[in-house]
Amino acid sequence: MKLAFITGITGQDGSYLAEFLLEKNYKVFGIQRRTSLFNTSRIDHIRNKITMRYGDMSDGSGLSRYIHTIIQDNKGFEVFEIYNLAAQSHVKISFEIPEYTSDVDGMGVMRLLEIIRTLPQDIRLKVKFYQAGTSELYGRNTKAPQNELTEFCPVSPYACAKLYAYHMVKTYRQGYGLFLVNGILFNHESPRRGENFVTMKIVNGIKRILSPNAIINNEKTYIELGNLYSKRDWGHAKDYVRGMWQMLQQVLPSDYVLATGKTYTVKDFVNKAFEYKGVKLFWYGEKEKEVATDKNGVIRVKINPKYYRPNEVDLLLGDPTKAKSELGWTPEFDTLDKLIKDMFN
Ligand code: NAP
Ligand code: G4F
Repeated sequence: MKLAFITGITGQDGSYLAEFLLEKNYKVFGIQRRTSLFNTSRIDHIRNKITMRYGDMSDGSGLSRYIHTIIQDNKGFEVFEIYNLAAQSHVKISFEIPEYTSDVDGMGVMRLLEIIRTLPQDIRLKVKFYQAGTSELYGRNTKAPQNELTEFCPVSPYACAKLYAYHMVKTYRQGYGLFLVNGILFNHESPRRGENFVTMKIVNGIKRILSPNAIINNEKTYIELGNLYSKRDWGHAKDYVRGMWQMLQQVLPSDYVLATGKTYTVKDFVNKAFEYKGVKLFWYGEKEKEVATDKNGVIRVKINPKYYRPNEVDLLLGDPTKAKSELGWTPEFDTLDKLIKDMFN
């Protein structure tokens, strides 16, 4: 019997990972936060196949009780994989709630590591742990492409918290001989992406402004964005959750970059997404005054400086050579066009 515990199971990656592990016959466990509205829409279709309990990364004793209960109730299990995907994952918002972000994304990881470290030895040997690390760690280091050896230079509270987590994972791996892995994942998107990340905002925005209702209801005919010139290496979440699992199937734990090896500006994404819906954009102006119109002169994109960040990460471009050669990982969604098509459909 194979067990998997996923924090962040209600999120984009968690929901795909749960589906993936169920197909591999894992018994899947997860936590959900207590929120005033239900937050399980991404996993409602598999709800009867997984075991859920309320939990929060800020509540170490609750996490500990749940992990011990899973172990108690499933004696004789073959392996227990813990995927720590829970996080306050929005970079800009981390500037507004830095303390919370540090607690959940940083200290939360330490809480899980301590729970694992203090398990009885025979159990501990069967535990494998995945930490959701991020390409945001590279931050201002624009040396590219970025791989497992590239220096980190975080520039947001989110990335600083993830850097602490990254080093705690390495520290506990080296110090206590535990099977702990950092995935250093570049941006990955999907139809399940949260609505305030730029790709989903663009896709949903285009759907909204091009729908007949927009004219009937006299709604905005354009989308508002911040920095159009940062570059991101965008892949598909389905490919990346497969990579997480592959990392835990290795004989020895190590850290891996997952990326497509291609980078595009936000503006490229905007152009391609509009093109997918048959609209060619024409750009005018500079900085805050920059706008894009369609062929009829209707404004379709405007800049709103409120979406700028105190610090920007200008260039992310990953080198997934190690994951390809050691894990045999290859992304099926290997072009931005395929990703955009999937997000629209
Ligand atoms: P996501 O959609 O924002 O999901 C985050 C998950 O964490 C959600 O299930 C959320 O619960 C949960 N969560 C947030 N705060 C929590 C808390 N205090 N206690 C317990 N759970 C909490 O993020 P994602 O895109 O799936 O990313 C998964 C992980 O990978 C995150 O750690 C993220 O930082 C990291 N990562 C993501 C990317 C990417 O491009 N997607 C790249 C690199 C690393 P609710 O559903 O209730 O909000
Ligand atoms: O979509 P984003 O918010 O993603 P960001 O900041 O790259 O972070 C994502 O990827 C990380 C991995 O590299 C993850 F660790 C993290 O959890 C998250 O999943 O922004 C992408 C770019 C930024 O440069 C931002 O300034 O798009 C730019 N942007 C321009 N206008 C915008 C907007 N971003 C958002 N969210 N909203 C805008 O209106």
